[in-house]
Amino acid sequence: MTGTLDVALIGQRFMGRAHSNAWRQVAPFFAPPLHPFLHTIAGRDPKDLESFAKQWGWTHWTTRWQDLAEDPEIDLVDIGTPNDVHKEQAIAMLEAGKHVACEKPLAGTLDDARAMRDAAKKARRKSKTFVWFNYRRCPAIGFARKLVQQGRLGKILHVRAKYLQSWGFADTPLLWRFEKKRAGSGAHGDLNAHSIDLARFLTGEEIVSVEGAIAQTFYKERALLGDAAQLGGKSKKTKKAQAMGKSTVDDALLFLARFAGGAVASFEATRCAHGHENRNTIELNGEKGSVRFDFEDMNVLELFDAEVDAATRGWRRIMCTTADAHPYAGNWWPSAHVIGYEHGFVNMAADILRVLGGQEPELPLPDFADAYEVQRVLEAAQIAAKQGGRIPLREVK
Ligand code: SOE
Repeated sequence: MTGTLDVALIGQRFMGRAHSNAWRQVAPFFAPPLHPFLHTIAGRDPKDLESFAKQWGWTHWTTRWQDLAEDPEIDLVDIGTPNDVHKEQAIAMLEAGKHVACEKPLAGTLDDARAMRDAAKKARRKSKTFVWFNYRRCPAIGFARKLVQQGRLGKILHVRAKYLQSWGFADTPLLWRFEKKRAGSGAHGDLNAHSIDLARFLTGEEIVSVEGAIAQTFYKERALLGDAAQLGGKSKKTKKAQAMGKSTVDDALLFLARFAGGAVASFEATRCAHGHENRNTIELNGEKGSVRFDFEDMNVLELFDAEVDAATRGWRRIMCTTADAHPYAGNWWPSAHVIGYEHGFVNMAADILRVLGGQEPELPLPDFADAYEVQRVLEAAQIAAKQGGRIPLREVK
C-alpha cells in the first residue's frame, strides 16, 4: 500500500509551474512509496491564483504563505519564490515541523543560507530538506557521475563549466533577478550555483579555493516594469523616455577554482551570450578520459575514452535513454524517445518521495547543508571579484 504526502507550494510563476508539473507527473511514471496530494498553492498575486490552482490541480489556494505552517494536514512545503524570502519561509516551515524543498540558490546571501542550514540541522529529527538543483537529475549527468565513480576517467584534472544564456541584454526590464536585495546576485547565483552543484556532484569533491574572478554589469540601468514583469518579457520600444531603475547585480561572472583532489576548474556564467539560450555545459578531463554535457542536447553525454587504441579513439556520443543503463530512463519512454527540461524536476520529485517513503533515491539529493557549501563558493567568488587574489574556502563560513 502507498501512503500520501500532502504537498504545498509557494510560488506561481516559472518555478511554480515546473514544480506543480513535477508533483502531478511523478506518481504514474514512478509509482513512488508516497503519492503526492497537491494540497495548497500559495502565491502573492490573487488575480491569477485561483485559475493557477485549478489549472494545475491544487485543491486549495491562499495569498498568505504563513497559512501553510499553520495547516496540520501539510507534510511538505515546496518553495519556488525569489531568493530573498527563502530564509523566512523555510525556517517558518521547519519550525512548524514540515519537510522543505527549496529552489536554488539556497538564498541570496551567505548569512541567510547559514541560518537555513542551521535551522535544518536543528529540525533534522522531524524534517528533511531538499534543494532543487534540477540539472543533477538529467540522466546524462547521473551517468557521467557513475563513470567518474567507476574510475573510467581516472584522476580528474580539469572541470570546465559554462552556463550561458542570452535573455539579459538592454531590452530586458528590471525584473527581481536584477535587484541585489531580492536576488543576492545576478547570473552568478542563478547560473553558477547550478554549475558549482554539478561540479561537486560529478567529482564528489569540495572546492578548496577560488583564485580570481571577474564580475561585470553590462547594463547598469533597466526599464522599470513593476511587479508583474516576467522572465522573457521585453521593454517596449517607445519614443517616450522610460522610467529607469538601477540594476544592482552582475550580468556575468567568471572565476577559477581548485578542488581538494588537485583538479583545477573554471566557471563562467552570463545572461548576455547570443547563440546560447540555456547552454549549461560541463566538461571533466581525467587521466584516462573526458566527458562533456550540454543541456541544449540534454539526452546526450559525450565520452572520450583515452584507453581505446589510437586509431579508433574519438568522442563517443551516448544517448542516455536506456532503461537499466542510465538513471531514471526506465521510468520514461523506450530508448531514444527523449526527455526534456521538466523531467529533471519530475525525477527529483520521485527521489524526494522515495526518501520520505523510506527508500533510497536513484541519485543523492542535495539538502540545505549541501546547498550551503555551494553558497560558500558563490560567496568566495564574489569576494575574489571585488578584492582579487586567492580566497581559501576555509576563510568563508
Ligand atoms: C533563469 O536564468 C533560469 O530560469 C534559472 O533561474 C534556472 O535555474 C535555470 O535552470 C534556467 O534559467
